[in-house]
Amino acid sequence: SGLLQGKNIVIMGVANERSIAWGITKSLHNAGANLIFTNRQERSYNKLLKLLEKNEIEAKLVVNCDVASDESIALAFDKIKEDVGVIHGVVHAIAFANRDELKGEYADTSREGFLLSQEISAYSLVAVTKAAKELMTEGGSIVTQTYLGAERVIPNYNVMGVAKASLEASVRYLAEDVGKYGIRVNAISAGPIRTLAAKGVSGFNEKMGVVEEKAPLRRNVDQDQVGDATMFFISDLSRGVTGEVLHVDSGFNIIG
Ligand code: 0WD
Repeated sequence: SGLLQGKNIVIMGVANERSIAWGITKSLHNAGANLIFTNRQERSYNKLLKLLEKNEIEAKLVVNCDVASDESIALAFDKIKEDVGVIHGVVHAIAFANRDELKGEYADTSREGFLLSQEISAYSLVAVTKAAKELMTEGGSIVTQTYLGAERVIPNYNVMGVAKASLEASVRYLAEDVGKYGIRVNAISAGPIRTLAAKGVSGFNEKMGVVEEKAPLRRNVDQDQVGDATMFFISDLSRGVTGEVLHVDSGFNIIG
């Protein structure tokens, strides 16, 4: 379908073929969107170019953006403004925490590790929303990626669970701020998916096993399912929804 025909959408966080942001890329491309990519590392830049070529997807623009830097965010969105002009959506699929804090006790979290995970995983959405809203002169939709560890204690998720709680609260506050400009802000809460970021979380395989056993659908979700749900949030199909967290997790979150 061409639900996103003529829409300019920024995708942040494709590291490789397994990235959730890559599943999202395919869904948005299939809906006809023009895609703009940001990434942090040279390595993911090269991977992205190869992936785009292999899948015959033509990017409108690929620009470097390290969300740890206000200057980098400003430069990226200046470049997007210069080359593309108006944008209609942003997909934020970025998070980071030190590996050694994604195991053991949350009580052992260092001050530095706590602040780093908040900065990259939660504050980045605030900074990106501020920059993106200037380019969303025709209204828009911003979608981020969260996880159940924000709502419940999930073993080992620790400091990242607290960062995701902060991210989800930010979704609500940001939704209120930008709603008056016709911009919506929502989150997808995906079940566990094997990606580069997921490798850092201790006991990740067990989490996938529990979903297969206990979730109503008795199976894990994949990047394509998150991609289609994100497409819904980016498109006008969800025009009545903002400040929401949608679980794409085979229903796992409803089971006690
Ligand atoms: O089970 C999972 N994999 C789940 C992931 C379940 C539910 C939610 N999520 C979330 C993650 O927490 C994250 O917010 O989905 C989002 C995407 O994660 P992913 O697809 O699992 O992970 P990955 O493929 O490793 O992509 C993460 C990206 C990488 O891109 P780059 O281009 O930098 O290699 O986030 C990037 C990370 O490096 N990232 C940054 N991007 C810009 N600036 C930064 C940064 N400072 N730090 C990390």
